[in-house]
Amino acid sequence: MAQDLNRPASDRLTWRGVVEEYRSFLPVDEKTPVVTLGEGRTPLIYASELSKEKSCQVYLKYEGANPTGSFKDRGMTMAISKAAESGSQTVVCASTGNTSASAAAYAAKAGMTCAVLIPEGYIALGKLAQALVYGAKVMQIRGNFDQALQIVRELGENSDKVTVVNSINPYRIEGQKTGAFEIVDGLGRVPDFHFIPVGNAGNITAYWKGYKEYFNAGISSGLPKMMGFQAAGSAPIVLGHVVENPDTVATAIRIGNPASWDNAVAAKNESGGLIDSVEDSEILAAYRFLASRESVFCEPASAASVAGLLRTDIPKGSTVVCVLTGHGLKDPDVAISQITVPDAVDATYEAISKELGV
Ligand code: AN7
Repeated sequence: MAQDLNRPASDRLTWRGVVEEYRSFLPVDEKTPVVTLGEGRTPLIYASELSKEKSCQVYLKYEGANPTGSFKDRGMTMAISKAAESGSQTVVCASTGNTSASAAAYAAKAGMTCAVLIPEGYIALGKLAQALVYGAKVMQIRGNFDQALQIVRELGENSDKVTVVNSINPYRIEGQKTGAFEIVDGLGRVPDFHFIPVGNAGNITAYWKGYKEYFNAGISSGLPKMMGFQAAGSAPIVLGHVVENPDTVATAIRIGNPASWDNAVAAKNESGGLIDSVEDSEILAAYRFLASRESVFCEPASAASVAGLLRTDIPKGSTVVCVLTGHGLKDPDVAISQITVPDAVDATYEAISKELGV
């Protein structure tokens, strides 16, 4: 019997990626060629220091542990699998960085061409490096994310040769909702509060959809309040109008006109939650707190969820999940800006013991 080189020789893989693991909740069938890098099953870390601080049980859903270092992989395995099913050869996206890295990786896995539009000067170094090394065609535009997304929308409307893999592609939302399933599976219950950063608002839309589907299927017996946080300089949903020139240290969520705006508001309203903003200073304080006190290194945008938790009054004893959407190594420039790089020391035992004071 000929060996199918597209499949592993062993069927004993314990985790097969989110599409196989949650197949019955996803729009796939036997004709769908599943393109996976084994995404999902990310750590749900008990945050002892935050729990003390808030007198709650706080957990961190660490999405930086996905194959390309962000939550985008959950949606991308679906979007690229469906693009492959439809025979698409080329995918395109606009991105503040993580979508481009993820699209580049999954497209390469599927043997597709990937083109990405990114805002010049406002994408973290790790993400740019990833997209290039995975082999995407990277176009830096002299404009911001919102302008890039507008161009990508037009490309999608005018050409049947390219598939858009931004979260306006509904399969992205389908894949990303598996984050909610994992939280409920992991906790054995629904959290009371779900804190999440909001940029283009696809992820808050996806989590809310996931929580509702588990509830409607009778797997869970409640729903969390959805607590979304934008960066103050890029907070269109909070302000109630488009922000023409969004600005924040958290470049991942430097978005002034979110594609899933209405869905984010619906998630907030239906769940009795909140969409608020956090200052860059609060984002960076939460970022340092997470690394130094919880030993969890995330990127600045991710820390917006915890910055939101720190500034929000919630009942003592609540069960809280904060989603940390991307890995800290994505943005080395911000990391370096937050610390002092130590001077070099002589390569001698004496110099080192003096330095250590031992
Ligand atoms: C780390 O990569 O929009 O509200 O183009 O990278 O679903 O947009 C990234 C968004 C939060 C916001 N945290 O999620 C992109 C992009 C991180 C992110 C968000 C992003 P959405």
